[in-house]
Amino acid sequence: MRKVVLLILFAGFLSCQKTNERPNIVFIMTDDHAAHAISAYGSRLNQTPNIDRLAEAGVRFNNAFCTNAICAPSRAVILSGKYSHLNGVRDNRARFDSSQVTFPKLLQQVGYQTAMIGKWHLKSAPTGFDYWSVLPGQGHYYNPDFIEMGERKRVPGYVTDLITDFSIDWLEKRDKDKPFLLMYQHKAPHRNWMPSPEHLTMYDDTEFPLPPTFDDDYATRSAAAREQEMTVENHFYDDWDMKLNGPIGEGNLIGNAWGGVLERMDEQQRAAWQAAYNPKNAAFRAANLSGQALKEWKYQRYMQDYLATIASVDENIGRLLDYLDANGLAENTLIVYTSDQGFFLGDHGWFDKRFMYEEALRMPLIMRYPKAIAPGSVNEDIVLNLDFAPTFLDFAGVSAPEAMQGHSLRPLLADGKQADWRTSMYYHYFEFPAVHQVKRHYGVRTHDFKLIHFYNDIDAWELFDLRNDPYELKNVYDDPAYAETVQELKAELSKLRGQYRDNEG
Ligand code: SGN
Ligand code: CA
Repeated sequence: MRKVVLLILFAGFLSCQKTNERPNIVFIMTDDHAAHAISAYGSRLNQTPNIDRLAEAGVRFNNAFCTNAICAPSRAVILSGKYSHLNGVRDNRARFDSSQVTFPKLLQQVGYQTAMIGKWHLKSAPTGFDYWSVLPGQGHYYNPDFIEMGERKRVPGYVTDLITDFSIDWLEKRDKDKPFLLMYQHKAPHRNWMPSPEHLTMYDDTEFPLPPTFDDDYATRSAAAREQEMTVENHFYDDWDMKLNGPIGEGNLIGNAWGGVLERMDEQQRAAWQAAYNPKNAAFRAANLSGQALKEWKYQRYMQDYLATIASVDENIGRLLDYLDANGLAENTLIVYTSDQGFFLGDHGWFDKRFMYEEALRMPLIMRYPKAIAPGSVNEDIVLNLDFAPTFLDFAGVSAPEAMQGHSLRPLLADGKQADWRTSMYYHYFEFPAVHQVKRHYGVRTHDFKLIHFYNDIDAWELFDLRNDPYELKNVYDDPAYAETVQELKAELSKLRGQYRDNEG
């Protein structure tokens, strides 16, 4: 009898422990890493074995979207759990009001140790962190400056390795009796895609397949698709993007930026760089390409460099995961892999993001937490960067403030499907006129359709039937067969705009 009572007491203690258990959170975010450059998402381009490790042991979200596909805005949405027009960061020019409520602040208040390491890009200094060391602005790939708790210094090395070193150092030094939040945020694979010394030639012999929409002529689309400035064909800078570099100081663009990045390297790094690029550049010049062949060459160079920076990200994530394993942190840590938005990898003939089209809208999103997530699971619900803050708060046992507009993803993890989950999402992009000249637009996406309204210096609509046209090549807005769908989606769009209190545009 006594034994039974003890057993019951013990079981009660265990379940109590379980509900009180607060996981550590490692939030891994890269900059501009498209889901279609991750092997767990079926990439035709590259292998990412360490990101895949997370997917194999956790959940992969197939319909994770951002609400505004550009850097600072996405980061502000993630921190605040609010749309851009409410958190104030509509575009990259805005400054994040760091006095507002963010999930790191709320975690800090309930005893989490918090750290923010790597790309920040919100102009104001990070708040809500016990420790922070961030890149100023976009940061540099080689020998970057970091602002560590307000103090700026240049650190020798390659940015992706350094962000990982600093993250592991912080984990090592933290108070091991408290749960932690680590925001481990890479600069890579942001433009201008400078690979580490180890990866300078890794894709030299690879011929990447062209995306199916590489030669999109935008025939049925609005002027917005035609008038952007982000084509592989015409908008790469020869030295900055294509690394067709002459001696420092020669033909430099964007305020001598290319000269700047080369000057930043030490002699050894620069020598490795020149040894890798000079022969391939000489071969390129000798081939004297033009027209389609030149466009395809640019795509290959772009992919070689973009994917080589991702190779460093993947290896470094492996290093961090190994650290967590070796230190008994794998079981009790929620690990998230994501990127601030997607990216065009030659899709529609483009690089960059901004548009509500699939490749930019879609975020990779993978979560591993052995205690709550079944290994190898896949989720098809429409989830948003807006949901991250409520999710992390939920796992930490904190109720999300009313003002946060997203929803915790936790119920989706438990038993697959939550009956009343959203079936549409709202998007709004503001940064125009600006680099790449993507016009302002807002829109709604459901599982089957996407309706976009471009406004400001234009008034144009696009409708895509994603079931029959997953690459969004055919705008069917004016097709009478879709008249009813247009009506329904316009009603949905205005409902969402009301619900999220957005009356801009
Ligand atoms: C820089 C890039 C652009 C990019 C923006 C925003 N040009 O201006 O290509 O769209 O950042 O990127 S660069 O030549 O300076 O690299 S974001 O990820 O920060 O939103
Ligand atoms: Ca970005």
